[in-house]
Amino acid sequence: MRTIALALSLAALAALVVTRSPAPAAAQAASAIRLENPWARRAPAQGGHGGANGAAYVTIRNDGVEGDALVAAASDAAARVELHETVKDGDVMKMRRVEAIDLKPGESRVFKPGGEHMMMFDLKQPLKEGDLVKLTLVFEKAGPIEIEGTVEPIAATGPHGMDHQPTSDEKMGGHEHMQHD
Ligand SMILES: [Cu+2]
Repeated sequence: MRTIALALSLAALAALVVTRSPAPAAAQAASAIRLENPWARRAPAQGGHGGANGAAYVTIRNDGVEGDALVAAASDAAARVELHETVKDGDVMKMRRVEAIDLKPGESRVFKPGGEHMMMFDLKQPLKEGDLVKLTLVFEKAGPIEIEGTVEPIAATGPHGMDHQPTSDEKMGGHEHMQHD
């Protein structure tokens, strides 16, 4: 069953790439996208996406001279992955699905809790802190790019004990961005 589901989702991804990316410039643009600090956590129960779902975050930088767009994502840890944004509806924060996330030349997009994220539906096994989770991000021009993110605690707001998702200008490993009381 899983094999069939995976094959189907891969076929769907391939179809997406083909329909949205007719240009042969893909290979040239492949190195223009930089993915940094990927991580994931189990989704909090509130907000409508609780239970066996997860959320994944990453910093995406487009170093190319052309625009690109994130058009799909997949993970071997989840039945399906959607691109989500968070919008304020009155006093309530709501997540909603987006078809694509555009990346202008030189733009850096910081996915984070309360903002853009990849929603992992129907986790195949619980996300355990310290585990690595594989994600495939599919770009309109750069094509699919695989990354591995660390699993952080459910209350985490950033990767590796950081309190926020770093921008691509920030370096990991230092303590200057950590907050101590
Ligand atoms: Cu979501």
